[in-house]
Amino acid sequence: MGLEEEIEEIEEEIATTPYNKSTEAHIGRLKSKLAQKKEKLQNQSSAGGGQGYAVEKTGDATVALVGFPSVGKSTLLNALTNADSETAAYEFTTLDVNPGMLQYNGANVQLLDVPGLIEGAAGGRGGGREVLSVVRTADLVLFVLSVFEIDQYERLREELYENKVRLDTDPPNISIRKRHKGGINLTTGDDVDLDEGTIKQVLREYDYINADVTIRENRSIDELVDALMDNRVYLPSLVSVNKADLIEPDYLETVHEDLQAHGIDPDEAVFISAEEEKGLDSLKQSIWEELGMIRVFMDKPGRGVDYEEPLVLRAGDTVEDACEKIGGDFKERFRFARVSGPSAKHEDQQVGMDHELADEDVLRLVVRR
Ligand SMILES: Nc1nc2c(ncn2[C@@H]2O[C@H](COP(=O)(O)OP(=O)(O)OP(=O)(O)O)[C@@H](O)[C@H]2O)c(=O)[nH]1
Ligand SMILES: [Mg+2]
Repeated sequence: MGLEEEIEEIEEEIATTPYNKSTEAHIGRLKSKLAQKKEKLQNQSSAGGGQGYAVEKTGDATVALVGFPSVGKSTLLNALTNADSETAAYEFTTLDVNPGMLQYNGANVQLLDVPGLIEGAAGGRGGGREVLSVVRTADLVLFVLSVFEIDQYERLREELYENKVRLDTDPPNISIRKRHKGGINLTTGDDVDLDEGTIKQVLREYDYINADVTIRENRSIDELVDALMDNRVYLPSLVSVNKADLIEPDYLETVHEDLQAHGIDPDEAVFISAEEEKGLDSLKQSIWEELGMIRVFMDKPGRGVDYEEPLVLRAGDTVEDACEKIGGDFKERFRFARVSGPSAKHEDQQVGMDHELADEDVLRLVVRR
């Protein structure tokens, strides 16, 4: 039996086995086997061909535009950036990855316009594999939907899921320490629903015989398998609804219902017209927020605060990260810093390297001469 038939057989068994406590461990075993066999199949098929796109990542962050053919990805890229991506009224205009740079709030955000994803892309058809490998390296997935084809959303997410991209969720927090003997010593948090037997069964499928394992949060079998496969990519995503210029105002309610029916919060989707360049400011702002970017204005000795070219960092970054981004020997010569703004308790608060910065902080570094 070939690998593909084996995969089909396992999928069939999972689909027909009712999920309950008495079958849970068995399903756990099947799902582990399935993930491993799929991995093997993908590695086999990529050995022969498919070079993948070599797109150099530059700028402060990278966003992948993901959508079906003709939804307006290239038009959007051209409207947002300095790129000139070919657009046309027929499908599959973009056959390669087109990068463009978006300047916003002093940050350089690289946008990648990738060819349309089609059904079966994750399996290697239509060059989709290569496209998906580009998406995996991005910091944010920007779905581009046409206002009349909201249903494409689920298919896109499925394609990404099949290609090991997990959207809008944190990596499972599971710690495993291998031992030489003693079997599996499992510690689980109070709200973990999976049975101990199931977790151990899955661990055994991944050749953990002796190990200390801690699982604190409640996670599904699939998420447990994801954690053990160790090659899943976790990315945030954002939905833009393009061609909004083509609908009448009274059709908007239908679109909202459509969005909800496909699991999208209408308040979080950004309505745009790439062609008429409408809604682009709020799209830029949403991209900025989803990427968790922050601006820090540097107060330079003798030159005052530079509001023109902020230091662009990510939420959670500290004074130390700021020093690293500036480069040079600031970190070595660092004595302390003074911060004013949202992260400071008061004007000119004295802080150390570990102080967490916030958007629109003003930062002065005091260093040894
Ligand atoms: N009315 C309207 N038409 C648009 C809008 N955005 C794009 N279009 C049109 O839709 C067609 C397809 O646009 P493209 O930007 O080439 O679409 P794409 O997603 O890059 O397509 P592929 O490269 O084939 O994947 C073109 O005729 C565009 O002019 C929009 O906001 N409103
Ligand atoms: Mg295109």
